[in-house]
Amino acid sequence: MGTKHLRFILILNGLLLVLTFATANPSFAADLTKAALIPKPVSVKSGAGNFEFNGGLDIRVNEVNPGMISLAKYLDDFLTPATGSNNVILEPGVQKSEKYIQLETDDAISQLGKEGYELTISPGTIRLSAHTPEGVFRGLQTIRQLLPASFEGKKPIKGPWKIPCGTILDYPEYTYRGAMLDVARHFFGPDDVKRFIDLIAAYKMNVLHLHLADDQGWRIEIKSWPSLTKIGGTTQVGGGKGGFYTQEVYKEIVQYAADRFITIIPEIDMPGHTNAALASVPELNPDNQPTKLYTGTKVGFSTLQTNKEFTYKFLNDVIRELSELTPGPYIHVGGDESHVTKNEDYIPFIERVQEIVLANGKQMIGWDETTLSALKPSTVAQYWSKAENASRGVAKGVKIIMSPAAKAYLDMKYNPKTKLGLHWAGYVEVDTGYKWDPATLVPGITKENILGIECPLWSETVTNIKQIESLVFPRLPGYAEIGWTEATNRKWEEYRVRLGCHAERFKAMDVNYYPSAKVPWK
Ligand code: TNX
Repeated sequence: MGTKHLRFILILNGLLLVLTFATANPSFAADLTKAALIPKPVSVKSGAGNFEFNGGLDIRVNEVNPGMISLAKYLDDFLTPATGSNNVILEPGVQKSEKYIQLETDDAISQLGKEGYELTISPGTIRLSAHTPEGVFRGLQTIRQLLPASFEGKKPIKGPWKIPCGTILDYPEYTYRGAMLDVARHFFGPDDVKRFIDLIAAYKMNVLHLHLADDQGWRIEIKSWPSLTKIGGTTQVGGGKGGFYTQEVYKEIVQYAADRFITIIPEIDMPGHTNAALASVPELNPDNQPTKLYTGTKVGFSTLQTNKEFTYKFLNDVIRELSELTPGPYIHVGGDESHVTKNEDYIPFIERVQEIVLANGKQMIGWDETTLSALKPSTVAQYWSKAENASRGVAKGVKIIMSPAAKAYLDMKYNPKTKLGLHWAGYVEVDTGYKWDPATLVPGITKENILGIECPLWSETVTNIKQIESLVFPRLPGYAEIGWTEATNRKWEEYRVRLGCHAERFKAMDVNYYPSAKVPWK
């Protein structure tokens, strides 16, 4: 008998064990159906008893492959700091331990889709099954939320801990559930982006859209045009030093996201919002003279030269390099607020850019204005401002990402007292952000037309991760739920109570959330 044990003696930052114990967590739901899960699962049924443990666990995988092992390690990394004990990752069929968590992919449950999962909790075992590793990962987020919030604090806590028995069957309503981070107006380094990724992953989002270039900054190294970052990367709103991602660093971010089953969608906004490029590459201008770097917050004053052949050679280089850095299917080309580009120039420009994106093996996403152009069925339009633009997109046969500013913009202030953020689309309190249904918001746009939902954070007014968190939380879990949970299964009055239970999670994760008076915080 070969030794089948796959024992990962996990590097245990050891020391932790002996140290202080945080207080045991009060957030235990005695009945699985009462657990404050966000997003709310499709179905939860309670069973008898609890899965109780006090220390390390065996984590068993049904198949030994790198995907399953990395999921087991993800769970192990989550549990170890809190329990202070090693977990052991085991192959199937070996060593009958008393208590274990089994992670498995199962071809037979394809009806749950790519991200669906089934969680069966009994006194001796937690079994997490899915059709794909991605589904297992989403289910692991549910296990996190079933454990005491203090597990999120990464400090040893006192056991025993229990999860009530029962079963959860779950899968998402929409395949695209995203957040956007504007790293152009203010630059945020890779550690901030990774934290953002971890926070959105905890709520089962699967897309991070990065707004990588705008008037105030160019944030991604393009090897064929080094001046973009050498010049365009050196500033930001307010005149700070800006910054950019080298391709190496960017690849690390993409991998970090992929490990959490999150697709990065890079955006280079065009033909407007392009001053950083115009300042960096003189030939992009009509007179071959670079513009000045810009650190204000006005929009709509810059444009690429749509009638200059050079522009398209440049864009092909940018889109080619970006496509090579992007395992996901989409390249976002912006297209919003091109106020100084005439429609007769804008329309063919977007069509030609669409060809370039397709020729580089990707699908195009554009803001809703791009529906003025002839769009291929593979193209996606992102609704943010004008419903008529979105409707035109649907009439042209493209799918829509719903990001209505008045509901889903994370940079809108909560109320007139909010210090950070803007309010051109109105105030977006936590209830306003939650109480809408993508499939009924715009007459004539129904679920079949919708790829999913995205909540964008524009960064004119935010300069660091704590400020980002204060606008993102507590609204983001609501957008995650709108994307995941069927509209008929969502009620604000019930949601606000669940959200209130997440305060201790936010605190344990050190999330600087806005304690909205609309929510009964626990
Ligand atoms: C509109 S949303 C913009 C951005 C701004 C944002 C501020 C969109 C496609 N364009 O350029 O940053 O408003 O809320």
